[in-house]
Amino acid sequence: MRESNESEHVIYPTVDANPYRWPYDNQIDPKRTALLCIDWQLDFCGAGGYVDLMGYDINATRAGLAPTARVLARARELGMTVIHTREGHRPDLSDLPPNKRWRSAQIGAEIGSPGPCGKVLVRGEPGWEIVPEVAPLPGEHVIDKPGKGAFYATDLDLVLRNAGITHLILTGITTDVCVHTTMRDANDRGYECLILSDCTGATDQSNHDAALRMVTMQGGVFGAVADSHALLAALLAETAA
Ligand code: C5J
Repeated sequence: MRESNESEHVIYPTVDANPYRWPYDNQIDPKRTALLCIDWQLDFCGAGGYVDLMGYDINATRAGLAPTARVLARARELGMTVIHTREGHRPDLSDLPPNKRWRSAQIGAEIGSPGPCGKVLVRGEPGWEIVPEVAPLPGEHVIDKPGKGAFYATDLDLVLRNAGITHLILTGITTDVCVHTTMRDANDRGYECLILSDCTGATDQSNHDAALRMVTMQGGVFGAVADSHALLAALLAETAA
């Protein structure tokens, strides 16, 4: 394993993915590929956070942390663009739709209410922070979003296009909500997407499985699915200098 530097342009072969070897254009160029780390926040995978308060098993949402940390380390070595996102609302809740607030109250985790990790899903509170295992490094982009998709009401698309990014590798939580919404939107915008099955997680295993299966329909309707081992194998096998 070696680090890329300014003077060389190394590309990598395709990943063993489903339903096609990713990407469609047959090579991974780290300069045109971004790793998305979606909502790895205490609120979604920590004790006392939003998901925990709703009564779901945080072991399911934490399961992808270790593989994501390994992929993140390799992406950083290769100089890929790394983008982290955080779901959360302004402290005055002016960007919180009333129906989203109402629904969260129904399930015992009202957004904006005080909890063990501070105010639930509110920017600046402990629960809103990204967990240490995959925390951003200085210089990496962090996109704050009020909704599920990372493109809605954010400058993510502008940041990606300015950086020349055409390919996205998705990790994060939850598979069926924020990761899927982001992948669908990215696909419509023309980004070539790969979702990593073991670097994601949902509050319900069958939803996780179904979300991944949906991606593979119609020849890869939203892109392709692989696991971190397949991606890392490809990213160790450079094909050209
Ligand atoms: C949810 C997310 N599930 N990050 N948010 O409300 O997936």
